[in-house]
Amino acid sequence: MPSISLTRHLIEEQRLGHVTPDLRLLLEVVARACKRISVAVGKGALGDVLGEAGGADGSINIQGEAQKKLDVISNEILLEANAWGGHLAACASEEMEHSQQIPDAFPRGNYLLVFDPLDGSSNIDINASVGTIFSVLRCPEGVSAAEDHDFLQAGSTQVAAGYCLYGPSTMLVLTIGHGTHGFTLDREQGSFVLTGPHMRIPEQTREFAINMSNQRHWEAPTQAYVADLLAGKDGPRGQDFNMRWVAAMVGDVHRILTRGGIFIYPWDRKDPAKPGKLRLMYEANPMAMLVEQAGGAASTGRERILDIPPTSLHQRVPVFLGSKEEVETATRYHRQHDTAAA
Ligand code: AFP
Repeated sequence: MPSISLTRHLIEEQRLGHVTPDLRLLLEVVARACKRISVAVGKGALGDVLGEAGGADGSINIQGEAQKKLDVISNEILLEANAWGGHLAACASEEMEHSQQIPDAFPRGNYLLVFDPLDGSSNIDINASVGTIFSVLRCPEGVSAAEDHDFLQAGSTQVAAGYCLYGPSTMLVLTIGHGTHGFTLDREQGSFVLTGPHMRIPEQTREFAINMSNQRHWEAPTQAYVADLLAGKDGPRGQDFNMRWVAAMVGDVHRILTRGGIFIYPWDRKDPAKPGKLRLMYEANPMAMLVEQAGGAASTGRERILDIPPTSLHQRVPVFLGSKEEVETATRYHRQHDTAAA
């Protein structure tokens, strides 16, 4: 069986009318940038890529988080690849306070790209999985100089979403609204090869992912839901559950796309001003599209993530995503709590 490259897959999708030539070329530019990030990540201690960015005093990004060298390197690779790519009107990044228009000197396209250039930065220096997450939106009609507010479109309007997981192998997982498909980087050929066509998430699961150290800060329905998971077969769920936590959303979501599960980063009281840790535009929305396209579900615990009307580029939301029936169960705990409290 001849291997199918990402390019051939996207040309097939274009022939079926599922993707425009412009969007196909944009996704190939992003994939090439991810290959370059994979090379940088793969150098590890042998390259000047570990540790904090900005020398001894480090540098703090818009999120108020210490930037790693690879955060900055990955961001630069994506910006540079797309500047001359010719398919973008503007892009936005976790690492930049505001969106960035494509310079006038370069050809412009009709799409907006928003990304987390390196998700899971705290895993870099311990050689654990990290990844790139990206989302593609249409540039609003008639907008020639896109600004932050032009990105504020509900996740259901995304035309494509994907991630690249830099793990034991480098995998690109992508959706253009016709299923979720996985590609593995063949380092000898230098191309992504289709290895996971039509990924599907089992509707039920016995595996959950959450950072338990925040347990005392969660709201009551989240505590009740997780307590029932931990009670196992002696508790109301009547079955035992296993737990995993990669501390990089890309790693946890990839496990769920591969074998099912539920990933949870709920609201917590640690910082009441933040309605969760994960960002809507470049973490929750693209992952929600990938998961729904694979038969899963993605909720805040109260509403479908893809329905949320964004209010700011870096806004945060609670996330419950994965096996459809389990996400529905977790959401039921929260809705029943709200009804009782009303
Ligand atoms: P970093 O990029 O700062 O490591 O955060 C990664 C992340 O946004 C997401 O990828 C993980 O699921 C989550 O945060 C891990 O958060 P905790 O470090 O609080 O467990």
